[in-house]
Amino acid sequence: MDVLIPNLGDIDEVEVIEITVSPGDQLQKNDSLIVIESDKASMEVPCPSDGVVEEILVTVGDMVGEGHLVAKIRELDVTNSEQSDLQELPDISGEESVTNDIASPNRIDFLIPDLGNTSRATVKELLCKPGQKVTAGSKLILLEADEEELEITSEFDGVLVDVCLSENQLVSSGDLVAQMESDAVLEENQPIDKAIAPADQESSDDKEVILPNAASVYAGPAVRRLAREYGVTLQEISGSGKRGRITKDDLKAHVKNRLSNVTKSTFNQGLPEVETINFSKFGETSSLALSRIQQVAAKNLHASWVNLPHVTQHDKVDVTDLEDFRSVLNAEVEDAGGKITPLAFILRASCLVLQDYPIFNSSLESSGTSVLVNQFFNIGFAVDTPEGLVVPVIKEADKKGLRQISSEISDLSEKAREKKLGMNDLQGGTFTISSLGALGGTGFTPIVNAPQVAILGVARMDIEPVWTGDQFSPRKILPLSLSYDHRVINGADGGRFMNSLTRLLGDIRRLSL
Ligand code: CAO
Repeated sequence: MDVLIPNLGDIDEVEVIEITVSPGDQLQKNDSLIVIESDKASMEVPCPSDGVVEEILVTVGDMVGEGHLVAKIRELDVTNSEQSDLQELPDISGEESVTNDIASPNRIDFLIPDLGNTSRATVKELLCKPGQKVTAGSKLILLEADEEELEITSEFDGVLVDVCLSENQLVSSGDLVAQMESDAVLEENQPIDKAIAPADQESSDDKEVILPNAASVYAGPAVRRLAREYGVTLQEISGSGKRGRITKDDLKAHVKNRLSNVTKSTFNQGLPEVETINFSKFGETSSLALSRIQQVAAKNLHASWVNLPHVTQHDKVDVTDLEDFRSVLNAEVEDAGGKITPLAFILRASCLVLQDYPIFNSSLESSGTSVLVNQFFNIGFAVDTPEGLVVPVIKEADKKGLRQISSEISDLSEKAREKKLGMNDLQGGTFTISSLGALGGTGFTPIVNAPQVAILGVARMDIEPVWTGDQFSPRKILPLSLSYDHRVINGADGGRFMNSLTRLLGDIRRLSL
């Protein structure tokens, strides 16, 4: 049997972005064969009946239109009246089917299309809800970007099973808007109420995996379904496909890696559970929802804390001269409105020390038998925002001077607080600095931003009496705390790193060497 590309509504051509089967695979009716994508939607082309894949006639990247031959299937059960089965599959355009062996896509993902000159837009209004029946042309959401409005419409008929965005959310091209079951599959496979059950009635298994942050994950329906079966959260996987799309191979590699880590590591097993206490028995309570950023940070911090054996070393450095120099610099840049904070010096100095001790700029490979040493120095710094902690990254910080580092710290922290950071601003860090600075404290234990292996904590500088040989002098003293992954770095390395860093910050002439 020939499987052809179905009617694509208004779209002339779509790109083949994933092939989910190989010749010889035995499939059941409606199993996904390939995934196709326009700039607004991705969808599976399913196998029209039980059978064995004889031949796949497209490759990833091919542009195909309605009626294009996708695959040849050898049917397994001819008594099952292939003809009548296929005729029952309605055309997704709503027009009469012209070819019996054209498959109908089942699950369709609507995506944010290319946004032209801008990379982000805001969801101004949701015009649809889960459970709603839509037809081609129905409005789904209204976006606003650069003071212009843009409507996202459905290109197919069907029922929305999920709407993955909320109003005021920032979105980028490729983010998931909504998921739809085409009429064909609903009529054929399941009662409508099963497909459109509202979120709080849906099986918890399904929801746990798909719903949280679904919009930030770019993956096709087949991958999403498989992830559900494996119990994998797609947010954990970085996609190798075009525009970061998670492919089936990415998912399989992730599962394989997770299984091998589970068997290798006993560290995370048998964690005693924390007792749950019903505090409302003792007095009034209220519930405070964690923001998405806080939830992601919590997951990452916990993973790092339980997986990495942490050691923290504390030190202090006399930064009186640095502060004098900083005042001079700041007086010079005052008119321009710029400000150089101690963090710029600390970041610059850290880059120089990392170059001397590259093991601090590395990651432990998952095999546990080697360390991947990064030859570039991308320094992340923690920013406290009303939504939670975010860590933007200054790329190739070793190639930048104090003024540039300073202006990037200020630009990135402003973007972070205005929720304007893009993925690129947050990725690729090789070492992190967490500066509590003026917020206080004499030292703390920063948690390593795994898979990095080290993080520098900066507490509040204070004036302390320092013995200069014949008297106590008031000096500005800055406390530093270095946490590291003890599997990769030992105490002597930590000591050398801190000595080098405090030498540089204590005598800033060395920063120019
Ligand atoms: N000791 C004393 N004062 C300090 C200092 C230090 N270690 N570091 C900075 N300061 C001063 C600055 O000089 C500035 O003083 P003026 O206003 O007089 O110029 C003031 O504190 C405020 O600095 P800043 O916060 O605007 O700038 P920054 O470069 O020091 O820090 C940023 C930028 C984004 C790191 C910071 O604003 C921030 O969000 N810090 C919190 C990070 C955090 O939460 N870490 C914990 C993570 S673990 O939960």
